[in-house]
Amino acid sequence: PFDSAVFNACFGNVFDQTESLAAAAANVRPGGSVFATHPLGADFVAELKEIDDSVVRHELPRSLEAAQELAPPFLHAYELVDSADFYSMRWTREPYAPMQKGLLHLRGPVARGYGRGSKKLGFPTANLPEPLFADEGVIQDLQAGVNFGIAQLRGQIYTAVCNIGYSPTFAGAENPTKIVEAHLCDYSSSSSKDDFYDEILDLLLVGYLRPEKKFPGLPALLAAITNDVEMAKDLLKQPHFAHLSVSHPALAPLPASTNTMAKYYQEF
Ligand code: RBF
Ligand code: MG
Repeated sequence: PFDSAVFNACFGNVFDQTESLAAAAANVRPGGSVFATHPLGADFVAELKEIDDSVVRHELPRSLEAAQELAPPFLHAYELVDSADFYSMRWTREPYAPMQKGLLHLRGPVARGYGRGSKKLGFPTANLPEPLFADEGVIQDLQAGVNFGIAQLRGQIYTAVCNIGYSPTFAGAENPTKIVEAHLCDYSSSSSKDDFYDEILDLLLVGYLRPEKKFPGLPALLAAITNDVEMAKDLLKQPHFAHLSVSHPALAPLPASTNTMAKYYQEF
């Protein structure tokens, strides 16, 4: 996905503005933007349409309301600059994509990592390898990328950012299988041996933030993870997510025999 898509000096010319906007937005990442801009302003476009509306079929939207009417549900008319000699309309995409089949609950015993030392990197992770959930077949279907949600470990709840994938940045030392790697935000480790291997971790994944990327180096990877953490914390502060807490049925105590599970909740 691109950070943004720009219709410069041509949004009046497209055959169908609604369809064009939806097609552009589909190629923009959650949190990204779509722009329609014109360096000569919206009046100029309106004049061209007057002259020949088989070439310039549409005017440019002149209000946020009009811009919202053209947009698919996940795009928001965000900012309009409509001055005499410059026009810029910006729509923004929702900052995340909800999990397609509902809230995803994963539970399993924390496995050892691959010794690249996520703790040293400043983002310790608890790992649930994909083969744990092979029967349910849910992880194979997910696009490699970063999701956010909440985690429960030792009876405590944390905001979680969760990479599902192979760590391609570590060329030659990628994960041998797809893994679910969760960083528990604000977990304060009391000792360096505090690894919670084999302890039961619950994850409730709410939405998808971005694809997994092969970064040119560690600083870029760490900057991206820092940003993921901020996004996740911000999103989970929304009143919309207030019910995601210890009281969620997925986090109720289960018999020890249900140590591993993967299940979608249609409703929160
Ligand atoms: N590894 C990558 O190679 N690319 C990524 O985009 C990526 N994103 C991550 C996002 C989060 C929130 C976390 C916790 C990890 C991510 N990783 C990514 C995995 C990272 O490489 C791994 O945690 C360390 O190598 C330690 O195993
Ligand atoms: Mg780890």
